[in-house]
Amino acid sequence: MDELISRIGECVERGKVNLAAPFPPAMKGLEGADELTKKALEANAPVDAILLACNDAMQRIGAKFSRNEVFVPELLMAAKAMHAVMAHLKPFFQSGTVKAKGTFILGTVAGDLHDIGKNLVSMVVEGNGWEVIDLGVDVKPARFVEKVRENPGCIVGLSALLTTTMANMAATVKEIRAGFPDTKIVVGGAPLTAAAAAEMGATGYARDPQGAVEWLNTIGVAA
Ligand code: B1M
Repeated sequence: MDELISRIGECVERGKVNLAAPFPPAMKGLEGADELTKKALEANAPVDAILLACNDAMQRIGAKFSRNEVFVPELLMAAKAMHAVMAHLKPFFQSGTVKAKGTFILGTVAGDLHDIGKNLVSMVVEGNGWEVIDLGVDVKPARFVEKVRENPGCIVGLSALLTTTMANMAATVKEIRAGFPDTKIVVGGAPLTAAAAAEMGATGYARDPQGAVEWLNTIGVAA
């Protein structure tokens, strides 16, 4: 069983989604995250152990991405493989058998249509055991506030790719804080810096998806 679970982790780290997937070429023709997870669950493997192996795999690939050892395509494939696993594990979360670490409300701020980086953050954070409510792009402050109201205790993630929309990010932080002063908010995106994040009153700054996960797993879970 341990070997099966560690193979699932390997599939996630290397981005092997399923049997039919040609990526990575070295694993062509082999079963992927999809088939192996199904097999493991049929053999009554503990859901927690599968999730842990996959979380570790996502941590490893995320750390490699931070060190520029792999790039966006590899991260996307890993996230896709993780999604294949999560599709099998989701019913256990929904039934309450396994508890998510918390709720993360994520979106690209008003006026900004860039979503590739935000989608990566979404997938990596979800892959690390958080329930992610992805509001998409061009999200107005009022929409974030509405979602924070609906999800007490949630944590908010804001993404911006344009220097011009950083002002909208600051306005979003301000509006959320006006209604819910204790909400923890992490911001990220290419034009952001830790200093800019602090200046706009965000709780934290994450440079990349792995940074967001690390931040959530420390500050977020401790909340
Ligand atoms: Co636009 N764009 N774009 N664009 N675009 C940039 C961002 C730009 C730097 C290009 C340039 O001029 N060199 C520039 C911004 C300049 C600035 O303000 N400093 C720019 C511009 C100007 C524009 C338009 C204004 C162009 C125009 O119409 N004249 C326009 C704006 C539209 C709008 O949003 N209102 C525009 C439009 C577009 C497209 C629609 C064509 C397309 C977006 C498609 C999409 O997202 N679905 C696009 C693209 C693709 C880019 C570039 C080429 C690539 C962005 C990207 O996806 N990178 C970009 C130039 C570049 O970056 N080389 C550019 C890959 C992605 C994985 O990285 O998004 O940085 P990134 O995400 C990273 C981190 O930032 C971080 O994690 C991710 C992974 O490491 N991260 C977070 C992101 N969000 C996070 C949240 C977190 C934590 C980490 O916590 C919550």
